[in-house]
Amino acid sequence: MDDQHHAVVVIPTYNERDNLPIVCQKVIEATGGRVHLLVVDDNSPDGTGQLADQLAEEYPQVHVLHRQRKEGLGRAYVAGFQKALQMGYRLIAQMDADLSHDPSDLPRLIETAEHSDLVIGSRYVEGGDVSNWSRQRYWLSFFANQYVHLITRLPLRDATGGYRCWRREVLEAIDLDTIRSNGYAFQIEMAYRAYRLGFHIQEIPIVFTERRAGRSKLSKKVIWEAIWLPWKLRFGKIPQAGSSAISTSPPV
Ligand SMILES: Nc1nc2c(ncn2[C@@H]2O[C@H](COP(=O)(O)OP(=O)(O)OP(=O)(O)O)[C@@H](O)[C@H]2O)c(=O)[nH]1
Ligand SMILES: [Mg+2]
Repeated sequence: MDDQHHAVVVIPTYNERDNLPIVCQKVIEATGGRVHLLVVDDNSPDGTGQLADQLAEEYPQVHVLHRQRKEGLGRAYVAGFQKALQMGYRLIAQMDADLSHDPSDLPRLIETAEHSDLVIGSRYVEGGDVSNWSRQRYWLSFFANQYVHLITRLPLRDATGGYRCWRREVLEAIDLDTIRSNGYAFQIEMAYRAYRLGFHIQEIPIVFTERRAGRSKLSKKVIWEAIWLPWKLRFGKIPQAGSSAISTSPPV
């Protein structure tokens, strides 16, 4: 693999027919075709999987991982990360398919990962924001992040954010098969594991936009999982602690 193709963005999909072609096109445009895409589809009833195959024929950058059934965001990401590691990518980004994460932020995320082990696109650092969210939804998410910080001491402003870029060494060091959480909790657990293993995490500002097309898969189960997880992380068995450094400095 030449160095031009060192980075991939993993995009999990479940019923994202309307969004996926736009996301693929925008990622390719924003990165000048230099970043690959790995779509992880859980046999979406709306045919997103077949559409992804068509896009893979159209664009050499697009790869598809088909899974038999819907098992949640966390399972899809674990499978996608494992596949991306197998394929040999050096930098592995993650992004939602619903256009909440702006593809034009991807180059900045990937460039920052040249100097950090994990880069998190953050809504709650200076310059970060959300658009199209009710005031109630904003404060719920903001306080959820304060709650996570209070219990776990994970020094991040946006531990639930799902727009990230990982250096492959971090994903190799995390025992991905032991990750059990699935929704927002998945994002928190992954960041927490990286932190406890001593990796350097950097938050850079992003603006998150609520989805316009398709339906949110947010459920009560996902919320309860995220409420319990910080306590499990605090009192449960977690990987070996290491020295860690976090910075919330502006993008490079
Ligand atoms: N493969 C796969 N993808 C999923 C699954 N659940 C959600 N996704 C995808 O994960 C991304 C985020 O899901 P959303 O439904 O937007 O959930 P969310 O972003 O947590 O919730 P909102 O903030 O309401 O949008 C989207 O690209 C979904 O299509 C799943 O079980 N399997
Ligand atoms: Mg969403």
